[in-house]
Amino acid sequence: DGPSVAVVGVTGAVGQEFLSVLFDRNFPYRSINMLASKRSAGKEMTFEGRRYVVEELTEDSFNGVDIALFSAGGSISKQFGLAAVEKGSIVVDNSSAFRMVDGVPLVIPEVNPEAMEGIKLGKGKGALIANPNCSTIICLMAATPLHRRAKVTRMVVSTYQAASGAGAAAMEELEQQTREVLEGKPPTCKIFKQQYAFNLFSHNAPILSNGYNEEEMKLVKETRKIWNDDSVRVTATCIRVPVMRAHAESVNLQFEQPLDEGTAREILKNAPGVVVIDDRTLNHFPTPLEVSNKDNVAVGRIRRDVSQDGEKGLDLFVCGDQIRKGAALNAVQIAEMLL
Ligand code: 2RA
Repeated sequence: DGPSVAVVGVTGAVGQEFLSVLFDRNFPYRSINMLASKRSAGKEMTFEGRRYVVEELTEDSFNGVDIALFSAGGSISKQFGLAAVEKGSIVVDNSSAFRMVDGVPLVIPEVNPEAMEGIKLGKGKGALIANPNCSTIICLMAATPLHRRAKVTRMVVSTYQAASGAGAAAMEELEQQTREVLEGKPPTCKIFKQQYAFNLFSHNAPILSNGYNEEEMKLVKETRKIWNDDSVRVTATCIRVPVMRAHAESVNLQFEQPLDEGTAREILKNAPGVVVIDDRTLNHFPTPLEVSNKDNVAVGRIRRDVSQDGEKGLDLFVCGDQIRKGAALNAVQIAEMLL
């Protein structure tokens, strides 16, 4: 029989999506512990026809747990992640707490499965595997197959990030603000402190001393770690846009080797977890709505970068569901690799 699984942060948007993905993919769990903060403890939920009571997360929550899926913020991962590893659990952590720690695998299963080699269930030894940031996952699902063929030397990314990246409350507030604005009422601004509906703004992550925000530097650093290539030059501008649950990203790639757009399109058509939506006649390209609640990342606007010499530059436009492939699906795919 299968592994015992703990879901940490089960009442959050990603926590709920963990359950949806476990169900959709018929994950062979033996048991599930539904874990959350004291505030949510005691809530009842039904999953796959069984009733569960949400338990308060404590260090003892991981006794006998084989796989612990975490998505409750970095401080909870720091406080309980290593305790779970000590108990012998394999932790798949969706927070940013351990992503850049040397020796912690940062994994997109379709991109760098080799990074978690040797980590398997049943060895009695715990481990921690980090889930990359959503905008990194979505970008690299399309950029990596091309990188593998022609070696990306420079990547410029502009992201258009959905409300879901800031949690369920942000999604609710976007809807509430939209209604309020349409009714001529002042918008409720609790999550982002500014109007979000019919607006967009620089990502709400803290600004660092170099003028980038944390979200942008995650893309820079995580790409280098996942590609195991500290020479690749990456820059990013991350924007929050009034979209519910799917990120969109404009990606410009510069290659070491020539790569024409026809070949690039063929590579992407055959890339796992990627669908090409690139119909110039109908002007039909990826949109957040079209990828929402879906597993695949959609890529389009594939074209030679006219600012580059020869065939060494490409522009792409990528959309992916932030809660699913950007978080929960990627984490469950990592868990599947442990089986
Ligand atoms: C965001 N990627 O979209 C971050 C956190 N999930 O805000």
